Amino acid sequence: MAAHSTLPANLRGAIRRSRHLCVLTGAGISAESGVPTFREAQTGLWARYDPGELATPEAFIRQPALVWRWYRWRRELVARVEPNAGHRALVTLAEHLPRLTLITQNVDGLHQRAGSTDVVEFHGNLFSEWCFAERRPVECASDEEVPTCAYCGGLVRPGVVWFGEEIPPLALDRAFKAAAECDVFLNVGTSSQVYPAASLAVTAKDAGAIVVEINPEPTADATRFDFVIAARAGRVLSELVDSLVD
Ligand code: BV8
Repeated sequence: MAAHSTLPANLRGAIRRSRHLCVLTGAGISAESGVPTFREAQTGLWARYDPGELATPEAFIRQPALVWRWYRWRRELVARVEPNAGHRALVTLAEHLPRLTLITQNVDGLHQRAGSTDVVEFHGNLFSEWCFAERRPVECASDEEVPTCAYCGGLVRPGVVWFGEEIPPLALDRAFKAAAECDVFLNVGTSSQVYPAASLAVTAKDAGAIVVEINPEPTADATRFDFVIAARAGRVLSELVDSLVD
């Protein structure tokens, strides 16, 4: 039996017996693929921009070309990396447990590239595009610096949710329903600073689920969690898989 030092036996047992496991991931699960976390210092050209500033509709209206340059830079960065053991472990867990709902705040699409299906993309996806005026997905044919919408001629934007914008209603509804009815909730690789995503763990706890934080660093008030596993997602989720398939 491999050592499962990061996960207490009672937690492993609760997950093994779970009817419905709900997992929320943040930038931390992609960190081991080499994708900088959201609040980590931006590298190079972007060192002088605050992501909280650029990821807003106001920034796009003011400087659409600059915002597109930022998102194209992130697309190229993500296209060069691979999903890691943490992403892959979630694919295996979904195959071995009765029900797993995967909700991600990440826009990098790495869960899908690892093989996860039916991912709830709470903040959209870096590689999709929306018509800015109508806020609906468009197939972006043009490769102009700031693409325009074939339907209305207006600007096309990256298909991600910016600060001050509502979460896509379907994603919001699915996420909070899963949090309210799961029996175990894993909060993985997120600083829990962004709402309403950070409310999902609270919803799960209020509904009686076992709530687990998986993060090498301490984050919000630890009292909201039944277990705090201070370790990296790749290691913890791989150990969880080993314990289930042993
Ligand atoms: C909304 C897409 C209402 C874009 C993102 C006060 C003022 C102004 C606004 C607000 C306010 N209070 C609340 C708000 C609302 C605001 C908000 O929460 N602001 C925060 C900053 C205070 N929220 C919103 O605006 C949301 N919308 O509220 O709408 C509304 C309702 C109806 C109608 C109209 C409006 C929308 C928020 C969505 C923003 N978009 N991303 C893009 O990516 O460009 S959020 C962005 O942050 C990313 O998606 C990211 O995923 C997300 C959360 O960050 P984390 O994933 O947690 O990443 P972070 O770097 O912070 O942390 C990484 C963690 O990983 C760390 O803890 C680290 O220790 C850990 N880690 C590192 N390595 C590992 C690891 N963990 C495990 N393993 C490892 N190896």
